[in-house]
Amino acid sequence: MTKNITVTTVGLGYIGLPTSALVASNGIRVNGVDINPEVVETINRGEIHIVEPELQQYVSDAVSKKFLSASVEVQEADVYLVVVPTPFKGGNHEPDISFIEAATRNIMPHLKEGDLYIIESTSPVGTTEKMMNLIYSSRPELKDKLYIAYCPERVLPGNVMYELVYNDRVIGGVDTGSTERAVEFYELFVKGDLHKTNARTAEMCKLTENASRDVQIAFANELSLICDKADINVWELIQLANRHPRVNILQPGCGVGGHCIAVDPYFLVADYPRLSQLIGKARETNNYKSFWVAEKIQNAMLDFQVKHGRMPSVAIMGLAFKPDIDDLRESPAKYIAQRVIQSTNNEQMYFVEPNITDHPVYKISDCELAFNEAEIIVFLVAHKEFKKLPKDDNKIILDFCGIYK
Ligand code: SAJ
Repeated sequence: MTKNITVTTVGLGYIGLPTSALVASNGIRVNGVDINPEVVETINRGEIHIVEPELQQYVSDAVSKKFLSASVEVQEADVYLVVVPTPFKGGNHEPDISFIEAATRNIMPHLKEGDLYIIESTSPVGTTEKMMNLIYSSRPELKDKLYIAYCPERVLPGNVMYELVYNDRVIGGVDTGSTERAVEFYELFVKGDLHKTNARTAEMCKLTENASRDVQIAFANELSLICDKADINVWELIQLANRHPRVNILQPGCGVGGHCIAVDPYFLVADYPRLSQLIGKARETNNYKSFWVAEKIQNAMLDFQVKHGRMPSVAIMGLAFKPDIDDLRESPAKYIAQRVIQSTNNEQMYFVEPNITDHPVYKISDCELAFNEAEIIVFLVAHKEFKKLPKDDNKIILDFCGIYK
């Protein structure tokens, strides 16, 4: 495959836009498609609608050199990438592949012999084959004349532009010809190794990576609950256990958030409920940890009231879903803050999130001011700014993320 191809990416979000910009920066013509006209206009101006280091430069360069453009309608191309969200439907955390299906239906009329169709969206096992059947049911003349593959993204928010290039990729086609063709495409812009497999294994691999991390974090969170009861410092315990050459425990926290690790394991639980006991239990444990943290804070406030005859002032330190990012979506810290507010009655509360300046619900306070003024300090997210704060024995410190470990 040469760079003289055209690519259409459907979905210009946290993965689709960086991927489009990276492909375009390699001198390949890319048209990005998004249903949101504001997103399309923003990108066509060379600007971006999400926060990600280096992305702005990539997009403005690619747009000004005319390698990247955006539209609301799918344009004909040689390679089609589906990079849309896979949310839940119903109350039971079942994966909703309707966005993938809608993207595929929009691509279908444009397909021609020899085109490559790739899904990157996190998908339940079997989705790529389902989409293949959908395509061939309406375009039977193309049967076995297209290349169809699945290749999940693996990038960490905050380091996307680097990881898109240097992470290894797992590429699974519906047949070996498709796998080879997709590998040729990723070779145009990925420097990490490209591992070949089939579509079902590639789909399962993505779910496995995130479920594995979720289970490991659940183990750390379970230890933190046991240590709290047993009066043991969990951070010291984990550090010591990790001195064993074959033990590598992750860090407990206030729960697991984000759009991937707290979501993807449910795809396995939904499809294999009886066989995914451990994976399902890990989700429960990590969700319970956030509930437990909220209760701990409420109990500390009540203890203070019993002792002093009045409620304390409280600083909630951190609202993002993990350290040193500005992303508050699906954040356990935000959930905990909400629960605590619901049980308060005009007490002085400070909310500190150094990575944002304002928020529609929380009045964001200065880090040092909140730390100095509040009587109870609750560390929910291990932001670097918090690690610089002095130790103060006069305050009640609730450290749920190892600031003082
Ligand atoms: N967390 C802990 N303890 C830890 C590590 C993380 O409590 O020791 C918490 C974080 O605070 C956060 C959550 O887990 O709330 C998830 O954070 P993360 O940094 O583990 O992962 P994400 O969601 O930012 O990105 C993950 C990555 N997957 C893996 O590491 C297996 C990334 O490579 C994927 O591309 C991304 O999911 C995705 O898009 O699927």
